[in-house]
Amino acid sequence: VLEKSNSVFIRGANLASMQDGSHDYGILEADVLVKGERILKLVPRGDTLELPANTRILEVDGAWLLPGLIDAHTHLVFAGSRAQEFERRLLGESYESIARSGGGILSTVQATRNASESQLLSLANHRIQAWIREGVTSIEIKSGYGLDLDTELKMLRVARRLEQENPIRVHTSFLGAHALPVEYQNSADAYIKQIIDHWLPEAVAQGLVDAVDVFCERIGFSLEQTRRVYESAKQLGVPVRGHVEQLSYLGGARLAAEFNALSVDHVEYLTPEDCALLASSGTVATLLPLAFYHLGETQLPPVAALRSHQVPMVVGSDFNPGSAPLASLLLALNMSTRLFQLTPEEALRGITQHAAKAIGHSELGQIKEGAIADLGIWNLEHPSELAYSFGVHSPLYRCVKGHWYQSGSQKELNPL
Ligand code: DI6
Ligand code: FE
Repeated sequence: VLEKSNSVFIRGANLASMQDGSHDYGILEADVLVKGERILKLVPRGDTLELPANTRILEVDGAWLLPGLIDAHTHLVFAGSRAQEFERRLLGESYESIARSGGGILSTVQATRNASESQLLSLANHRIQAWIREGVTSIEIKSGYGLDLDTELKMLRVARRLEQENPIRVHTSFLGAHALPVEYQNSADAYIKQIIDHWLPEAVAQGLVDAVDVFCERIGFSLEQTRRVYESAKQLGVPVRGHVEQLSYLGGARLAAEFNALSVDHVEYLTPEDCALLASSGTVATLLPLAFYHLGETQLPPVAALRSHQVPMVVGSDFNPGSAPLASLLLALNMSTRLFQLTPEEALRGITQHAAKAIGHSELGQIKEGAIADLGIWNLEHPSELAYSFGVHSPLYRCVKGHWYQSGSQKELNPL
């Protein structure tokens, strides 16, 4: 029996390769041979290549081929809604004071604990379609609305199931240290001890944890507590990231750099001096303009300093029910340019090449030989359009894990 070929040759596309070290979107004039999950060959326009038998040829004259998009920061799995808190905020209460009065994250925790695993899965399955429609091929999803072992594991299992049931890769982060649950009021150290002695090792042993995250903040956990979680992650061999310097400066970014964190996220209060530390530890900075916008913040992240220290900037949605109930990475892309002054190219790197670093998966996010062929083919005049206008973009084709899909559909293109 002849094995069916799984090669695809993309002919006539403009390539925004977003390769490391490239300029101007890494634009190349080449056709692309994909075999299974990998980019096998970039063939300079005009050169000829003998194609493997049964290669499907995708003629996409003049369309743009981009790396599959990556949302490196979401809290996609949760139950309940915080729309009534939004009303309170518009009448003048602050996000912090609502959190301190038992609302905020803790109200989502209550709803998430009460939801069954299948309810959580069906809510998340519905939401994730918005990412898939926008051409997102990898998404990071955090726990952190359980704050007890069972519910944290439940959230992480749902995240894994989303990957099995949808054409998208899912990277998980364990965020048990997101807020202090009511059971541990006034004993944050005991809570952290529980996490590092029991919950985190258990979640890691079950294969549910790709990274460990901590909310290091006045309304989250202290620098010292964050350090203990990072030490435990290090012992378990799991990379760390952090929600740091979002609402105030605590020094979380410095600490994260000390642990060679994959990324530091939010970072509105990050100092220019700390940018140098991030650069030397290889830690990327994840900017989350939708949360900044939705909370009506005014403190801008130090984009000029990040740029001058060459800290790669990532753009994420931070999708969550409190500070960013906006299910669109492309909206985050647009807002990162208008609110944070990223150029369209920087913004696009932030959801491709640089976002891959934030999830610790450097074979994603670039079009080059040998890289993973998660891709999108877009009807654009130029890749800068993706950040420039909003509401009109969706890919003509997506490729994830070697499977090809047309426009918004979940159905795979007919195999040869
Ligand atoms: N920072 C955030 O933006 C989210 N978590 C965090 O630590 C918000 C989570 C929420 O309000 O539910
Ligand atoms: Fe977040």
